[in-house]
Amino acid sequence: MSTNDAIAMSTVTTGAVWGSTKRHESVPGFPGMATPVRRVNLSNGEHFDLYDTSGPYTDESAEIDLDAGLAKTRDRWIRPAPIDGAATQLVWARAGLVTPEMAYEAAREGLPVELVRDEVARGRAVIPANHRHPESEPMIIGKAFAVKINANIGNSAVTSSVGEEVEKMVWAARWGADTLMDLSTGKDIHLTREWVLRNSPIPVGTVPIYQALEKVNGDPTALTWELYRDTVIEQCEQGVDYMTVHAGVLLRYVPLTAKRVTGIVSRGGSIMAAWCLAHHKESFLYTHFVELCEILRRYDVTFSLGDGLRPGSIADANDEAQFAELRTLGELTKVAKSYGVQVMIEGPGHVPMHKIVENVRLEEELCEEAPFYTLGPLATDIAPAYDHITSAIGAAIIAQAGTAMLCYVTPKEHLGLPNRDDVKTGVITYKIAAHAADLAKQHPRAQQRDDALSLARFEFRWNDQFALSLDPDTARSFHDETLPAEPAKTAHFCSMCGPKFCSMRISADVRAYAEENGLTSAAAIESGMAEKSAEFTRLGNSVYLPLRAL
Ligand code: IRN
Ligand code: FE2
Repeated sequence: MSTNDAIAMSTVTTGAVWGSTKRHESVPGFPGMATPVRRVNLSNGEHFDLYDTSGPYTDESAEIDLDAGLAKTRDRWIRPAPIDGAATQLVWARAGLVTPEMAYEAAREGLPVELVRDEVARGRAVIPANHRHPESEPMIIGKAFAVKINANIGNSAVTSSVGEEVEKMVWAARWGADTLMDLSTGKDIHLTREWVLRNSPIPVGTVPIYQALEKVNGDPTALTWELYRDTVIEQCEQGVDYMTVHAGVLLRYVPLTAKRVTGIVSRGGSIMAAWCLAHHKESFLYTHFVELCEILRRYDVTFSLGDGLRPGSIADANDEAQFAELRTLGELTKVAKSYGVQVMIEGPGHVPMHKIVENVRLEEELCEEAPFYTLGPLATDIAPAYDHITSAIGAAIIAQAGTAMLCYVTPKEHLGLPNRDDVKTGVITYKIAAHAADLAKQHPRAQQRDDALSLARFEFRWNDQFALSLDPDTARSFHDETLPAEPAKTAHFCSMCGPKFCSMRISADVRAYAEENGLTSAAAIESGMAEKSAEFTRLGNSVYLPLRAL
């Protein structure tokens, strides 16, 4: 790998996530193939295996050599021959073949491999896996599978270094991102991406127009198809797994944004709109789309058709500009698939809750149910600094309605470039939205984790509760802020309610009481409650007791 002075780090030390150890489960029928899990050894002697996309960044080993890069595992897998010039999961699935990538994903998600193959063949799922990114673990994105989350990293002209961006990639993977996009627009774009790709266990996406713009010193009118094409080829060769292409921003759609409150908020969209207006020509991304397909299908790079006209405010949601572009993306989806290229469709943005489901319905109708990949959407505009939350509300709703992947939003959205901690907050917040949707969709495995954690909570197995949670470090430290001592880890209360008002403890007491006294549980609850009520009165009928009373 090429290095330069900009890189201050060549190793990272991450270590295991508290309470879990990394394991690999072999995949039947594919010797040498194994899918990772993080095993939680519970204090009751049982264990629980957590879905895991973190690569080595949750291994116990102390130091990871970034300079060496990750093992090129997928190079050992046997790839079927190209079909009509396309070497993609889509054409192989259509031919009825099960690729190693499909087998891997079936094993990882605990679903039949035929489902994986059929969903990929129909274009309802994609597996973005460039042949030149052999370090990556395959990832399936589609509505029949667990909802995925994407984390964005990348520098800007004003801030950040290669080292910081690599650290964000490591952090995103460690905390559970399913895919990563490097959106660098500043210096060292190629070099940053090289370090990211060689060390990323998850698929990596980019927006090639950003690097193309850098090559013409930021002047959108100076862009040409040839320069763009060469940038795409450079990135395909490097191993980028999926690319945002804003090919639906047509010249005639630009005036539709004139009366919007926030105009065009997409970076790629605004670059292409500027080009179209300056030359008064149709977008070269649209007019050369077939040539793009011919490039991408050689590497199996997946299209992520960009929403260059997505609404950037509640006022602009679901307007004509947005849906006109979506219709064009539908047309392009069919072209891409006819060339054997895998496709997903990017979606909004800012949308109030009552207008969210319409987005999924239209996308599915117009784009043959190609996986929908949305940015939130933010359910309100009024909370800068909390937009991971405003957007997670929209994200949960849109995912329940069928969106396959959620692009995270960090607390820095609209305010500045996220740092490593913002990346973690964004990832955890979006894991929550995605998992809430998996539960609502009744994804086969989703509830097992909730049940395991709830039982641990009910049985006061505090350490198990932490270990099964999305962010054990924070859960543990919140608990320990008030009750740090070791005995508190088995205590039948926490500092929220104290020993006397713990509902879980009372409820456990009710069960014990019922057993001892041979009562039905309803009767037990009634007499248990009567007892509690007496105790409550004795303590002065106050919910908020002075501390010394506890
Ligand atoms: C996702 C859905 N809609 C947009 N996105 C993401 O936004 C996309 O995947 C990429 O990470 C980023 C592109 O932003 P612009 O160029 O559209 O602003
Ligand atoms: Fe926004």
